[in-house]
Amino acid sequence: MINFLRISTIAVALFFPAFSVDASSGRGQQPHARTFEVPGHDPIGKPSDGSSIDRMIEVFIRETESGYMLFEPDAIQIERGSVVRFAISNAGALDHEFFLGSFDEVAEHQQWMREHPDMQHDSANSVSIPSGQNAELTWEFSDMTNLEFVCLIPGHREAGMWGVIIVHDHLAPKSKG
Ligand SMILES: [Cu+2]
Repeated sequence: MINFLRISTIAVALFFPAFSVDASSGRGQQPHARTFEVPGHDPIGKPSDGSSIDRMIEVFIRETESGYMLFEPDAIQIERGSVVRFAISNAGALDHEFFLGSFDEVAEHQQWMREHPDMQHDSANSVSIPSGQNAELTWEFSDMTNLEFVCLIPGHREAGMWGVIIVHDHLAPKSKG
């Protein structure tokens, strides 16, 4: 009888932790529980003064003979909380820009640029890169989200000038310092 009670106690102790792990991992699978979806929360991170850079990423812009305009790389994974300095080189014959935003924000600004084709962006999340020159943009990726980087000069996004940034909380940084 004593042995039976001990076994029962152990069985209960083993069962309930297993049950609570299942319950919490079930909550974790809810796709709408991310902080960046809280209304009023800035989803894309924030400008950085550049005093401490976690990672430098080189981005090249080139134009192909068949008329494409491309960012290389066009897909970047970043660890949440990182301060990243983008060093963008424009090897093309045309002037370009690097605009960082949520997918919704990019769509809104693209429409605005179509209506005001001579306007240049002058905001912390964008930089222009004249032909043959380099430019830098430093950004703190404080939120776990997906972003687009894009050139919003009319026709350029359509010619291929866009890429994606995925901000993870479980990614080892590729380089420090
Ligand atoms: Cu462009």
